[in-house]
Amino acid sequence: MPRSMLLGLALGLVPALFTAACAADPAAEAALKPAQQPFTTTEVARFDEPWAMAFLPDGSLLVTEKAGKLVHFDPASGKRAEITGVPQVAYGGQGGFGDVALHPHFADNGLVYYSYAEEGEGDTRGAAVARAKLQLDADGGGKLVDAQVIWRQTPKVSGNGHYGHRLLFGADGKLWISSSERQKFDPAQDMKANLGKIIRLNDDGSVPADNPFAAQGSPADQVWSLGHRNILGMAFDAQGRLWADEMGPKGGDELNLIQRGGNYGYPLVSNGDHYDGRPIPDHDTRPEFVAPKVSWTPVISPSSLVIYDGALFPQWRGSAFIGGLSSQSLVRVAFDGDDAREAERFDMGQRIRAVAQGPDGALWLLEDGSKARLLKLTPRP
Ligand SMILES: [Ca+2]
Repeated sequence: MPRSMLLGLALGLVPALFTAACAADPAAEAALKPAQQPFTTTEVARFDEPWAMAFLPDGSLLVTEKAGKLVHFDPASGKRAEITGVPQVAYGGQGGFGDVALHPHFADNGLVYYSYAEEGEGDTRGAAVARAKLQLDADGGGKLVDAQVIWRQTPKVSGNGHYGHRLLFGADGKLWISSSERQKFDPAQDMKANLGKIIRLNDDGSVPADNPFAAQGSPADQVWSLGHRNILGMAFDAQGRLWADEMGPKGGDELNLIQRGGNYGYPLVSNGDHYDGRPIPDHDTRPEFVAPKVSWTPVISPSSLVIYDGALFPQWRGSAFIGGLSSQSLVRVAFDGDDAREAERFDMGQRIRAVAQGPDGALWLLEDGSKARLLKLTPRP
């Protein structure tokens, strides 16, 4: 192909991509501004590149910071202190300290679970999940003791993206881990890798005998569902159903209802397409793969996910809330049986990294990046 033709193609392509990226997004345009929002947003504290938060029984918070800190913060007193004994993390890109979750019997056993990116051999990295006993001291600080790595992504690969590593305990005491595909595509369909999967483990990291691929040996025996791209949010609803949000490629962000043994099709199908322009067939072309319940194009870039059951916002009991990174929003999803739809979007003016429900039913958000705010959302008086 002559050079001038290549140039012409490139010139023709750039405006097309630009137009696509800037195309009107009615949902974004309809996002409710602060004055229209039914909640008051209060800044409670600031953190440096926070990734996740977990409430302790006394109403204080554990907050992970991506560069490798675990902070204990008490919103009541404003006191903050560092927890020592955290692992060395592979900080960079999307990697670093990840999630933190309490064991369902934390009040009795003091066990916390946390995920992080770790270095491998050569230029490789992967997510790891560990558990340890949290020992708080009188000053609000403390340490992690008896730390034990209970799970690792395999194989470790190059790059700094798509670790996933969201942690969630179910009512049955099982530990759920989102293991994203590390931007390597095909491992999401490869049962010799645990990348691009949702993982289900016992609380000590062993594999439950009733997992769908238990007979296939490791690591397939860890897998609950496959064909996932980058899952940053997981939550159970009141009926015990597992929902997960998933970052699509160029277009096609998803909210999925997770089925035992389900294949969600990535990278063979997606309602988005590859960033380099190569198309990916849409979900409706391959009904054997589980299709998303909600699909977003333009994308919202979903981060964490909660399903609200608190007292402060009774009108939202049963709704899901998703933090939006590129959309700088909080997205409310309403359910109708097995169906789901975006019901409302709130313009938060910043990338939202984490969403949690506090003990009193307030919604708590962590912004993304340096000097990120911890926000408390309470009903507008
Ligand atoms: Ca597609």
